[in-house]
Amino acid sequence: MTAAHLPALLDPATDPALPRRIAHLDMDAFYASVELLRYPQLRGLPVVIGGGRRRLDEALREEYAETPLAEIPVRAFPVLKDYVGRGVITTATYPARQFGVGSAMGMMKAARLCPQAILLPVDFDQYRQFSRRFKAVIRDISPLMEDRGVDEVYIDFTDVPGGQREGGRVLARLIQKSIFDATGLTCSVGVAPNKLLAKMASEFNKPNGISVVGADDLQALIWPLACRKINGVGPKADEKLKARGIHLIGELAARERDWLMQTFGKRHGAWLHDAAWGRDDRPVVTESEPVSMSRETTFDRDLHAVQDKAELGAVFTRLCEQVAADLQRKGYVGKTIGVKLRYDDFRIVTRDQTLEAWTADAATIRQTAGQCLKRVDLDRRMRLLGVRVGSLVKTAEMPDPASKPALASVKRPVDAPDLKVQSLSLF
Ligand code: DCP
Ligand code: MG
Repeated sequence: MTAAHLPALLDPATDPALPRRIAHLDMDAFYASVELLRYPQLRGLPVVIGGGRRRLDEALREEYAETPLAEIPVRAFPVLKDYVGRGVITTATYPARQFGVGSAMGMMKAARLCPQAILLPVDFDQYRQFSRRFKAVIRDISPLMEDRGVDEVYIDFTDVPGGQREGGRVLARLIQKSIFDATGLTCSVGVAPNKLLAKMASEFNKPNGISVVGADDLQALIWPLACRKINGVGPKADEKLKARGIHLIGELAARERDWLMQTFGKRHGAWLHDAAWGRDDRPVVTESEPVSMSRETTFDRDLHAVQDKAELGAVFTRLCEQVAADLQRKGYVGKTIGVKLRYDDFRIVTRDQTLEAWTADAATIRQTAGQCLKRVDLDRRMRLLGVRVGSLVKTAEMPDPASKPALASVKRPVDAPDLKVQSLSLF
């Protein structure tokens, strides 16, 4: 052994020979489990989460205003059979799933399958708080974590101390227990040589399970699964595969790579072949979520709200358009719109306002930022003006379609007439 090898052997973090251990962690019945933390009396019962934005449990909370939430009697909760409307279920507890009820099912249909299921409204703010909490627990233990949405992450165990023990099972157990201790929530973890297999493995032992899948398990554990279980094979691709007699991953693996490339296109065909053979070398990418996005500008000369109204108005509009473009490009929407000013004496003031709905629309941002500007002293000259959008969420993670900005409104440019009608209050 040469001296050069020593550090590698002593410090597993620098050992290039360590096998990749990638974990996929997914929370169990996430929204429902968070609800059960406030209503523990519903544990073990079929519960579904869904409905519009109207809080279905508001009446309940009013009637039992003096009663702690955990003590409201079960019989007082709304049940599916009394539901009328076109709402869709976001998720269901495992006892409810036994009746065939699940995500994306219409509530009227679910009511026929399980009329006695308790119905609770969606409280996305609460889920996001718990999402942040469980991810913080993971990062503390195993910092190389990729955020994949409100209730799932990938984690690279490879170089984490203990990450190789029992193929990753020991670290998975530690994370599972730490999340439970910190939040009262359970999750399921799959550990595998790559993301593709880890994602499939995390479903094997739900809820509260751990599965370790190795390259040797391909034939026994992966090939019997439907092609649709490959993350990336959507309903359309699945139809195409089925039309050619390919239902299971094993059947896909049995096809010639060249045939797949000819039939499904070079790239997609090659990818399908690799996926069926459990090959995937995508890295786990950590990226911290931005809290806000902003644009600001310092003027060449100090500007005055009245004397330089046109110039300031144009700059202001431009800033709003830039922030909106940044949000749209990066796939975020925000709720808190703010402005920042620096006066000629270098004092800085900020004001913000929170909207009802998320937006990435330049006109909405400008209008709200304009309201904020009405709340600052515009008598002094300004050196700098900035526009900020905070309380961001990924567009794809927004809680319900009602709060998704219509595409038309996202794309709508800030139009000139909007500008003209504003007096100085300018903005
Ligand atoms: N969700 C949603 N609409 C869907 C699917 C899911 O709003 N069509 C929400 C509710 C879920 C959360 O996203 O709680 C996470 O989705 P999962 O697919 O991970 O489902 P669950 O965590 O609820 O259940 P599981 O234990 O199967 O992971
Ligand atoms: Mg989940």
